[in-house]
Amino acid sequence: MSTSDQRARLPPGQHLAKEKFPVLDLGIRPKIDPARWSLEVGGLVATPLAWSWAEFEALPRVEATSDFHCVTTWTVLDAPWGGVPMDEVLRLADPRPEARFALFTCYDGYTTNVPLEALRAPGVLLADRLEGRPLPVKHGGPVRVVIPQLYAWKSAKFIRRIDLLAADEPGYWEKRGYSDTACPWREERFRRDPAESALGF
Ligand SMILES: Nc1nc2c(c(=O)[nH]1)N[C@H]1C(S)=C(S)[C@@H](COP(=O)(O)O)O[C@H]1N2
Ligand SMILES: [Mo]
Repeated sequence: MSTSDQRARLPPGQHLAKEKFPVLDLGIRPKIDPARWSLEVGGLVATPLAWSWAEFEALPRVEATSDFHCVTTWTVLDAPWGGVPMDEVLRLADPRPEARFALFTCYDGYTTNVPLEALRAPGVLLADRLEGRPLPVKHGGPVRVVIPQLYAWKSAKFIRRIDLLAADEPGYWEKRGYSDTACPWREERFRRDPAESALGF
């Protein structure tokens, strides 16, 4: 890929990561025994789901390459993920009409929220593979969310549950002033109006 092609894929204020794929999280990397791992989808859904590792691995899967933009300004182009398409998860769970937001809860205690519509975009996955291999713990294994259209803090690592909600509920960084919608092309890094923050700053 030429440098100008690469540059065209960088949202405003972003640069190409110097490392191949930086690692960023709260510093807690839960080591999860597959025998004890589960992933639940609940809240405003017609069919609450709870998968064991074996059940999750049996779901339909795809490979999807996408770009990854961290709000700290690094971008990784063409990350080759594999996993279960979020469309399939939503089809199985069947959100109720009132459901408008999703809240992700992770094994390290992290949470993050997105508008439900953001989960219907192409390339949104529950990823358990990277570069054709099992997703390493440092990148969120056993399973993480990948939402290429939004800043990477929305791509929850070590995912444990997904709740569909009628009202928005800010997650870990959103409570600390980061954006609910987080579009990198519109540079939605922070809450536009600080008074919107759940902490009121
Ligand atoms: N569970 C969890 N998910 C998380 C985080 C975290 O601290 N905990 N950090 C987020 C942030 S800020 C970024 S930039 C990406 C980094 O993903 P990577 O470590 O695979 O590059 O994970 C996101 N998902
Ligand atoms: Mo980030």
